[in-house]
Amino acid sequence: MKTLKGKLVAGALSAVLASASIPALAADSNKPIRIPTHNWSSQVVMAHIIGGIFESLGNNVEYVPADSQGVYEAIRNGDITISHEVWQSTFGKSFYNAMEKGGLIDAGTHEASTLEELGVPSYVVENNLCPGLPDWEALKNCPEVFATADSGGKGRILEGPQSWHGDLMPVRIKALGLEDKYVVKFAGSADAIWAELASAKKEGRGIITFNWTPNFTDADGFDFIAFPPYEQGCRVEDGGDGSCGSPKGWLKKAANYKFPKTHPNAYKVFSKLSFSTKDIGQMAALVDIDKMSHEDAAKKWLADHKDVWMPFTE
Ligand code: TMO
Repeated sequence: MKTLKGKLVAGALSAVLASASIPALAADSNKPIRIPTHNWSSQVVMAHIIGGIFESLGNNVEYVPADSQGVYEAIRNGDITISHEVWQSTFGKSFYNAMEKGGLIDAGTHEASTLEELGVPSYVVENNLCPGLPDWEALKNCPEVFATADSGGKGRILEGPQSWHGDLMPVRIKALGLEDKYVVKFAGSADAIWAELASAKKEGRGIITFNWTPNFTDADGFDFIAFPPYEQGCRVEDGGDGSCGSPKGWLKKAANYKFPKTHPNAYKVFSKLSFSTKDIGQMAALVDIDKMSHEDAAKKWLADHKDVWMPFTE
């Protein structure tokens, strides 16, 4: 049995501990946290996963379809609260531009590293359809392997939608002296890329497309082409000639600068949140392989992977 003195000491001690612990954060505003959705699967699924986590904390959320370049300006001026997939190669410039103007903050980096690059399904390399791949120089010798009905006898490079990174690839192809042999066509959607990859695979046909990792194609086998290495300043927008490949990059999170004040609890969780290559591949696969809706994919992912996300809330 505890003595009175012991109880007093214990009481005093717990009072000291309580005052030494982190003060409780002020309650979050009930104004909705505005989460952008873009046009590739992992991003939309992750939007709903993060929204689901915020809702589990008692926050209100709204999903806002947004242009994937314009979103950084929208975050800067407060129209949108966060961005949860800032891919270095495609969005790094817009992210830092908005930060420099003021109003957008860096909310941390995911565990996954990224690559956004042109490439070929692995069977193209394995079956030696264009000897020397994945080295880019090999492309000089086999444009006909990648020709399509609409490519005018040149090899076709199927780029993503132009909204992602504008003329990056046409400029690169020209800078590398490949424009007489290759033509870049923009896909209308990510789904159009997956459909083309599926039909080429069925026929064992050569195909070059834009793709990225983490993605559901990581499991399938996709070989990125090794272009001349990326170096700071090598792109035209940074003063270079654009003949370099994409960086092996980071995947960041961004937020409006007021978010930590208006929603301190949600911000704390968002800044801790970090997904791996495997996590993000799973998010994409639930939609692009399992054909679930983004919303259902997010619910399933949250239910199946509490061990991954619950620690961000603790
Ligand atoms: C931004 N993306 C992942 C489509 O390259």
